[in-house]
Amino acid sequence: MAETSYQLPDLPYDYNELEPVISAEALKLHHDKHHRGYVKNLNTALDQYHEAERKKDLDKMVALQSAIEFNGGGHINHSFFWNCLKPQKKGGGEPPKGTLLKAIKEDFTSFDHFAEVFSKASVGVQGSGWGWLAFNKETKNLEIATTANHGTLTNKGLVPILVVDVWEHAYYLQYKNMRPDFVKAIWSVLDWGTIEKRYNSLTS
Ligand code: MN3
Repeated sequence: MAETSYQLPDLPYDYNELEPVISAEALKLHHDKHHRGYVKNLNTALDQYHEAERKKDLDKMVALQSAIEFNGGGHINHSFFWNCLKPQKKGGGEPPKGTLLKAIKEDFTSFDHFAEVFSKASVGVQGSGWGWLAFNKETKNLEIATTANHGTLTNKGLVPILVVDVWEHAYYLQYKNMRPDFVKAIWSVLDWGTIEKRYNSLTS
């Protein structure tokens, strides 16, 4: 492997700790198979890219962009997603209390209304994608956004605060085709402490 070798990050909890919201089997499959696959394919694409760059093969470099975008976005988004979750017994699901709660109330009237709008947007993603809460550095407001496939928020000028993976592989094993049930359940394992720290680091 060349100079650019990305690694699958460890999860900040055990595979069984998000149960019953995400089963150990589903989480292991998602992390150890899906996420690992994106990391492997990213490293392969980057190696090929550097090789093409050395050979000044621009055609090949351009052709590799979509593999880098897809697998690199997959690695970025999954790494972020794992750090938005926390076992319930360790405080997962406890709603924010401080500055982030205040900002959510300002931008979405209430936490409940925010939860409703965020869930609706995430459930409504067509095909595979992600539901986001993000900070807009220009307007200083919170925004709900979605991206398709492994799209990241960076080229939308938004800084991510929270993400939920709504690809079928994130829920199909337990929830079958019922994405709304998965999105409803995920609220009880969201790590609002970490999410709020992210928000504070952007606004302080
Ligand atoms: Mn996924």
